[in-house]
Amino acid sequence: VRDSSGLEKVILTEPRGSSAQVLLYGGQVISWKNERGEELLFLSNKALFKPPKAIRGGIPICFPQFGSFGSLEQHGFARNRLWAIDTCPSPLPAANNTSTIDLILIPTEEDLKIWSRSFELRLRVSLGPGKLTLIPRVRNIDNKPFSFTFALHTYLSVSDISEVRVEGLETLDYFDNLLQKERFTEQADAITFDDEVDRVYLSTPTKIAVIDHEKKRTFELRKEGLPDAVVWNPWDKKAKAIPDFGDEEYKQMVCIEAAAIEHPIMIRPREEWKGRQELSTVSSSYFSGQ
Ligand code: TA6
Repeated sequence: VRDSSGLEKVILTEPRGSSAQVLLYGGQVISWKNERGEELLFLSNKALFKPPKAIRGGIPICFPQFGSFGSLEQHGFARNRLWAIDTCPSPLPAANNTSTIDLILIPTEEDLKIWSRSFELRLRVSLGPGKLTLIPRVRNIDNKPFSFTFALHTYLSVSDISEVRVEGLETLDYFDNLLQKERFTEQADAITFDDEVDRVYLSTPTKIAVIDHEKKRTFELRKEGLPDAVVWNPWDKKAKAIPDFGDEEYKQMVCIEAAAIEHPIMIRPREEWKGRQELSTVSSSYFSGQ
């Protein structure tokens, strides 16, 4: 179907009533609603649905470069391109009782001028009861090996960023993007927010929890093939400086991004890299005594 902005999108639903929306532009999930119709992903009210601008929110795909860790534009170009529905997805085990779409991005001649590697970038988006799974795959169809960095730039919707805790990254090393990517070790027993945070945590565990105390909701992010995790909140000053970000919206979002940054992924001709991210939510019963 076409979004109100004219961009084509796929709507996934499942019997328990949750839903997701995926734009062909950018291969970007822009909505994931639970069975009560609550939106679980952040999408800025000022998001521009106008190519070639990236859409502020949902789950942008950062490929073949994360951030400014290289010579391409910020976060590469996959999120600024029109993807297609993959009519011959290479086999993936079909997950039962899920609603799935397979998308594919192939570089154009223009793309090959800015990044001269022939690749096939696939993304499977699967909606299951209480779960949203993304499986990105990159196949090298060139005649030489190449490397890339990658992130699923997930914007989670929260009620109040100052009431959010991120657990699972304690004691890990991280690059601080606000301090010339200097390396630190996380000392706190959870990440909390009272100012801008922009960190790349390294060699992180497969599970990260984001606890939204006010909404009594915990997000669980499980990942494979994506060893690093970016945590970002722009806070007020940076939010005001970003044109497609509402001045107060930083209070309702946190980015937790499954990524491969510190060690770029290298694939040889005909090889295929596969990643995986599973998002699920645990509701208020999770909180002891409440
Ligand atoms: O996710 C962290 C980050 O690299 C931040 O430095 C910030 O730039 C954010 O991505 C958003 O980038 P964008 O290009 O989408 O505005």
